[in-house]
Amino acid sequence: MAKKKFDQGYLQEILRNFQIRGKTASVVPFGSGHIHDTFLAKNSVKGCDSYILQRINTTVFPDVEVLMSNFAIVTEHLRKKLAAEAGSNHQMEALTLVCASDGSAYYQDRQGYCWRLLVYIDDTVSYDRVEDEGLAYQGGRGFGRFLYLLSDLEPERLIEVIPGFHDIDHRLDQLDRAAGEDLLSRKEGVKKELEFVAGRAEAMRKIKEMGRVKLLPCRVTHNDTKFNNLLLNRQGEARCVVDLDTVMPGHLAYDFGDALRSLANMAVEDEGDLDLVEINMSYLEQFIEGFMAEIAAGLTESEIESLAEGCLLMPYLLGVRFLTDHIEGDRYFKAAYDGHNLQRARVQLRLVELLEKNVKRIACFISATNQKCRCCHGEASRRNP
Ligand code: GN1
Ligand code: MG
Repeated sequence: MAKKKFDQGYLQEILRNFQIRGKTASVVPFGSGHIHDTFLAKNSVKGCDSYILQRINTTVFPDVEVLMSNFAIVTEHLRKKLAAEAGSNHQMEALTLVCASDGSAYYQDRQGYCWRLLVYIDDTVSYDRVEDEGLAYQGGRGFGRFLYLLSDLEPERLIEVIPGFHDIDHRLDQLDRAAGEDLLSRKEGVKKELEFVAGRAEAMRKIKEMGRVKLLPCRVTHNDTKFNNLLLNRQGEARCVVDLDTVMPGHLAYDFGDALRSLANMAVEDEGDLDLVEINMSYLEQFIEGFMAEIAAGLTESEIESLAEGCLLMPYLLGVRFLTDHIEGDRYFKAAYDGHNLQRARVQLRLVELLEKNVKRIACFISATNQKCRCCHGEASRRNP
């Protein structure tokens, strides 16, 4: 998908249709998401919030009502949980929606585009890549805490906004169909990648199968735990998980593996030189420590076992999705050049290869960290009954 351009006049006119306070100065492109068009609207009036304006990608999310109703359920739950916790600040730790002038959760302009507005959480940053171990640890804390806060929200309350989002069979079917049709004659150029995917398809069905036989509980999961979907404060502490569009019923291993595939990769997601794609084991371990510190107490044995598998599944699934999109002509993910999605696919498949070599070590580390966290919790509760 190509990026769409909007001029200032157009964007300011959109903003006038929301219940904003103060005066928005300039509206500038913001972040590096692959799906929506996102802008930051800075407020020039002191004491008034700045805003994040998003044009919702309705090709990816055709049912905007459902998208926004999931958003409301999740943020409402987070707000209630945070309000009940001493020392928490829900405005810093959960997203706040700004309603359109007529009170709706989004605004549809004359061209039919759908827009939504969120309060910008001041003094926070996000990173496309982890820069040190402390950030990796905070990545674990941030996503682990988010999952912990949502662990008592019934998954049935959320609608599966993109059906089969992390369903391995569905994603492999899409790839098969794209390669079978091969409308742009791109299949010949991706033979190696298709073979790589086919060779691992069976092994990658493990988590789905564990879910099917009810070995894995269905939880509310984020489903897009890329490191840049976590805001951190200036001191480098995890603050708020953003991009709630795919919060849906899922398995914990999805979020765990998805976070690690972005966080432990030493290269960027579309790195051209595959030799630069490397796993940073100490980032990976720091993430696990932070994640388990937040959530270990509530996990089942099978869930813990599934986490290392999630590290393989998530880069594999995303590799399959990028590859499918490349074969279909970049219709889903924004692409800056021809072959961009192929490059992204290659990076993910390279990660699978590297993680396969380390999966036993990762599983041992998860298990040891889990034991340690449970001991600490046990100690703490004995001391503070
Ligand atoms: C997309 O919106 P963004 O860039 O955070 C995608 C995720 C992928 C991610 C890869 C709805 O997320 O599933 O993991 O790109 N979101 C959707 O960078 O497809
Ligand atoms: Mg997204």
